[in-house]
Amino acid sequence: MALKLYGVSFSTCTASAFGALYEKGVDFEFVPVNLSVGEHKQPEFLAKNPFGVIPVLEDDGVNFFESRAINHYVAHKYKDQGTDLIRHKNVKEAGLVGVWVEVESQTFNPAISPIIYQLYVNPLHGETADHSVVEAAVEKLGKVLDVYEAHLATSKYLAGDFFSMADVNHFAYTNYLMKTPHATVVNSRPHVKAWWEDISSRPALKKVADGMTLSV
Ligand code: GS8
Repeated sequence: MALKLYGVSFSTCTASAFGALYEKGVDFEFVPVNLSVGEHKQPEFLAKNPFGVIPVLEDDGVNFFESRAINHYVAHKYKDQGTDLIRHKNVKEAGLVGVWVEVESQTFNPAISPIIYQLYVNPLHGETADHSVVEAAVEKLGKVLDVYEAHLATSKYLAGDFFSMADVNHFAYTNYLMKTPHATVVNSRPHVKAWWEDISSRPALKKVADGMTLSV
């Protein structure tokens, strides 16, 4: 049975999984989940992910959820095809990919996600953005990106001079951020800007961006 990705192409977490699948050149079937009718809260979907959130990757009857874990699985299962996202032939480089995958999850994402939720997700639910939350998050993200700026001055990509899963995992949220006036938080830091321009011009990630149709 072919791999199946359940989700919504405009959702950041689904987009992140698309990023790894496209970079690896994996054949898969995309199964749209209708969030507006609560399909993800129905027993059929809950059997795949008991937390009732997208995305889910199904491989031969086994269900994987959590976008970062999905990307980890895809990168390992298809380690010999497409972009080597995990540097599986070099244990130190692989360790550094692990470091920056964690930085995205533990430090970058908590700073950027309130901006995206307030500006893109709240309006989907008929709620207005709380700009005080956005401003506080932009300030927090700026401090995180100061560290990135110094790091990227000596490293072309996050884990080293090679593109990896760490870069993929940053793509979806940053892509939405860059469509807002808060793109300045990236554009005002020359090395972060150059890194973003590099990764966002990759064909696989441009294809992901094409599906990210929400606008502010
Ligand atoms: C988050 C999943 C999630 O919140 C991951 O996969 O990385 N840590 C998990 N998914 C959201 C869409 S994210 O764009 C979702 O399913 N929201 C619908 C809901 O909560 O009802």
